[in-house]
Amino acid sequence: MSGIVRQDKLYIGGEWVDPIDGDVVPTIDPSTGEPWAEVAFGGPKDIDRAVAAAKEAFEGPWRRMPVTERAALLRRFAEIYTRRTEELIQLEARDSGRAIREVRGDVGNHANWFYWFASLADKMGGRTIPFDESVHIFTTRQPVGVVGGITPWNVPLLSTVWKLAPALAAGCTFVHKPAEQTPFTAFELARMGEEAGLPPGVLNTVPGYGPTTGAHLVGHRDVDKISFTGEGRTAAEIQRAGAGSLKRYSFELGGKSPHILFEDCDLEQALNAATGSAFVVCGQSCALGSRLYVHRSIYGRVAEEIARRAGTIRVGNAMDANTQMGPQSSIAQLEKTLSYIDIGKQEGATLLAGGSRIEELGKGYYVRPTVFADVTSDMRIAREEIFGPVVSLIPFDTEEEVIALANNTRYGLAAGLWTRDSARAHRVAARIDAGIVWVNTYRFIRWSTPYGGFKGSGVGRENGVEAMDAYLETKTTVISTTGAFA
Ligand code: TXE
Repeated sequence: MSGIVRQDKLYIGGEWVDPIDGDVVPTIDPSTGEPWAEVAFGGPKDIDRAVAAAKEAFEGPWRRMPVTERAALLRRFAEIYTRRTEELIQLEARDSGRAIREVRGDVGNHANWFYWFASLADKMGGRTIPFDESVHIFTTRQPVGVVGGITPWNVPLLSTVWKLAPALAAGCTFVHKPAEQTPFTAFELARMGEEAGLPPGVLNTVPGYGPTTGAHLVGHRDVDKISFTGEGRTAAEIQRAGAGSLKRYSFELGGKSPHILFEDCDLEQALNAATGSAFVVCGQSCALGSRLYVHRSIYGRVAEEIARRAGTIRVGNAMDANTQMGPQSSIAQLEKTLSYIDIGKQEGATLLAGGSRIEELGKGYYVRPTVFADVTSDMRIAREEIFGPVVSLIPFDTEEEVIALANNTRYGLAAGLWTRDSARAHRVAARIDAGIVWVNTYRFIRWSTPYGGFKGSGVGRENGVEAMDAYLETKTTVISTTGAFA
C-alpha cells in the first residue's frame, strides 16, 4: 500500500459525516512506526449525534422489526464479511501490527459469529411460571436499548464482533467507540452494515480518545448499556462515570492466566501450547498463558526448550507472510513491556531468552520473545498483566500447591492444564477460579463457548448463549384470570 489512506468521515445515522468537534488524525503502522492512514475521530458532540441516531433506530425500525428479518440482516452481514475477508485481514494486520498469518486464522472465522447469533435471534424466549388459577405469569426477553461498545486495540475486529453480533441479534442498537490506536477496521464494519441493509442508526461508528469521547459515551443518559473490553482501571473509571445514569455493564478485562504442566503431560503438545499461548498476538491477549507452572521433575527440560523456541520465533513486519510475531500495537505498549522486563530483571528472575527491544528492525515496536525462569509468586512479573511477549516460569511440587498458586491472583479469566490423568484433570479444573479452563489444549475459543472473567477479569460473558443475556432484559407479565385485585 503506498501513500496515506484517508477515512475522514464518521458513520452516524446511516450517513458518512464530518466530525463536529473531533478531528482527522493519523493512525500509526506499528510495524514501521510511521502513519499509514488518516482517520476521523469524533468528539462529544459526535457522540451525541450517534446516540440520538441509535435511540431513534431502536425505538423505530429495529426493535419492532420481525425477528426473522433481523436475523436475515445478520446473515447478510456474515456473507459480506466472508466475501471481504482477505481485505479485512490486510487492514487489520496493518493497523494492529498482528502478524498477518495469525490474523488470517482469526478473521476467517468472524462471519460465524454473525451466523450463529442470527440463529439465536428468535430463540430467546421466556418461560411460564406456575402459580395458581388466579393468574397467568410469563416472562419475555426484551432488548436493553442503546449499547455503547468500547473496544481495545489488540484484536480490534474480533473484540467488536463479540459485542456487535449478540447486541444486534438481541434487538439493541450500537454506538461503537474503537480504540484510538486501531480505529481503521471499525469503519469497514460500518460499511458492511450499510451494505447489508441495517436501518440507519442501528450501527454508528465514532472513533475517538477514551477519556473524552469514550467517557462522554459512558456518561450519556440515553445509552442503556456499556459493553467494554480493556483495562480493569478503565472499567472502574467507567463505572464511576456512569454511576449517575445507572447503566448496565459488561466488562471483559485483563488476565494473568495460569498454564499448568503436570509431570505426566504430553510434553511436546504442552510445549507447543505453552510457547504459542505466551507469544500469540505479540503477547497482547487477555487469555495469554503468562504464568507457566511446571512440575519440578520436568522444569529444567521445559525451561530449556521454551527458551530455545522463543529464540527461533521469526519477529518482523506484520504484513510479511513469514512473520510469526509482529510488533507491539503501540509505542506505549512497547514501553510498558520493556519496563516490565526491567522489573523482572531487578526482581531477580533469571532471563532465559529475549529481554530487549529489537533495534535492528528500525522504528517498529518490536520486542524479543522473552522467557523468565525461577519466578516467584510475589514478583510483579508473576502478578501483573504485562500484555507483551513475556512468559514467567514457576516450578511446583504438588497438585494442592499449584492450585493455590494458580488461584492466588486478582484475575480469573482463563487457565490451562496438561495431564494424562483424567481424574486429576477434572479435580484441578473444578478448583481453578477462572471463567474458562482448557485441559490438554489452550485458547480454544469459539462463538458458542462462553468467555469472561471471574474476580477482577470482568463482569458478564461474551460468546455462547450467555452473551445474549448482556443485551436482554427480562420482563415478567402477570395476568389476572379473575379480574380481581389480589
Ligand atoms: O486500555 P484502556 P489501554 C490491558 C493491557 C494493556 C492495558 C492498557 O494490560 O496494557 O490494558 O491498555 C477506551 N472512558 N488491556 O490503555 O484504556 C479506550 O479509548 C471510556 C487488556 O489501551 O482500557 C479504548 O477504546 N472509554 C484488554 C478502550 O477504552 C475509555 C485489551 C480500552 O482502553 C476511557 C486492551 C474512559 N475514561 C488492554 N479510557 C483485554 N481485556 O483484552 C479509555 N477508554
